[in-house]
Amino acid sequence: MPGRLGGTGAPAAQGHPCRAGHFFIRAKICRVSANTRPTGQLSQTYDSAFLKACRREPVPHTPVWFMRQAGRSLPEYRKVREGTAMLESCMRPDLVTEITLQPVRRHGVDAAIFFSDIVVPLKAIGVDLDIKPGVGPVVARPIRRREDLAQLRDLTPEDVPYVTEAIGMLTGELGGTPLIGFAGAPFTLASYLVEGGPSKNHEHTKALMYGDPELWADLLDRLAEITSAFLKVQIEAGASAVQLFDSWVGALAPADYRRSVMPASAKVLASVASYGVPRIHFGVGTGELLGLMGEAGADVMGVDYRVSLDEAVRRVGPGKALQGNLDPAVLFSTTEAVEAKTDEVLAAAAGLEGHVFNLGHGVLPTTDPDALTRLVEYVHTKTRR
Ligand code: 1CP
Repeated sequence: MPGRLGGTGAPAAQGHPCRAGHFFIRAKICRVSANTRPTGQLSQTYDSAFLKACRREPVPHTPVWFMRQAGRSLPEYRKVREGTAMLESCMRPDLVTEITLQPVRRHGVDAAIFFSDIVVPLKAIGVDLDIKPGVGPVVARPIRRREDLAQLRDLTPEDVPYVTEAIGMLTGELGGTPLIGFAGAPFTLASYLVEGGPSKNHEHTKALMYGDPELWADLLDRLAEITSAFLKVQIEAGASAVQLFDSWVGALAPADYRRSVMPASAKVLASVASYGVPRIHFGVGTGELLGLMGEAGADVMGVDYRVSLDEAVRRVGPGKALQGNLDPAVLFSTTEAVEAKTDEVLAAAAGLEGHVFNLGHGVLPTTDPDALTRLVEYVHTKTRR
């Protein structure tokens, strides 16, 4: 049945079209000529409000999804995760599929985000790390000297078979709802690897960046290669869009970003350009970096809640859609307050070429799931054209 390709969970690689340039290509299987409508699962998602907004085309309503919608606040998530460690969950296609689908079923969001973590590709190439509950990623042997780079070999699709398998299952289940793949950007991955875990000030990371620029550049270049490979696996398996999270890069001044980080992020974004799937780029506290991060090559710039979208578009410039940017803490307020703050976001987005509604950062763990469902409904109703 063409409407639900792979509804039985057939691996996407058997027939999933990838998009190249502006045209869909079935990688290695068949080449579709210019102006031909895409076929298979991507044809189902191609006309979705989410992908249209990313392409800056007219939409039936403003699409909505939430960073960290999978997991976190959902009781059904906590239930299926019981007794299974975070990294182990990411390696079980059945669990990944279920957790990715949960917010789509419950909230009616316009896109799914693949349940995984930014450190999964590092674990897959043998870096000794774990995700500690309530803490985050912790690395056994932090990378601070040249010999430590040996921990970072290339990633191949064979390192992450569970990702390809889960995406194959998911695209079958999702039908017309696009799946967003993602990866951590080189700076944010480097910050975990150099610090050894979550960090507020990123002091060891900055010490390396300023003190040994050559080693720093080599580290970021290694991470760019790994990240590119990880995004390609997800796109070739069937992801309809990708998001590159540079969550902690807002810790840098623009001149340092341009010199020490932008080349590696640009390399990652360029490496997947030929697939033609929208590339979203996001970081927290990146108001001062929005222009440069856009220049790094994104199609859609994610904006955190500290900069309004009408100001963000001035900083990013024309030719890109914006994603954002309700403060996730607003969801702890009254329904009236949530609606008023949402109206502000929508008003600031009125003049944009393309807008994907999202939070200004991830869903906070104790958020009431019903507040998220109401928010999706509210944005859809308010923006229905
Ligand atoms: O719903 C989704 O967004 C999909 C799942 C997802 C994503 C996109 C998870 C599951 N992690 C991520 C990306 C991620 N991981 C980022 C970038 C996005 C962001 O800025 O929020 C970052 C920085 C991480 C690193 C990480 N992993 C942290 C943050 C630690 C810190 O430095 O403050 C944490 C707490 C994790 C663990 C994690 N990842 C995901 C979940 C659901 C959890 C918590 C699981 C648990 O503890 O059991």
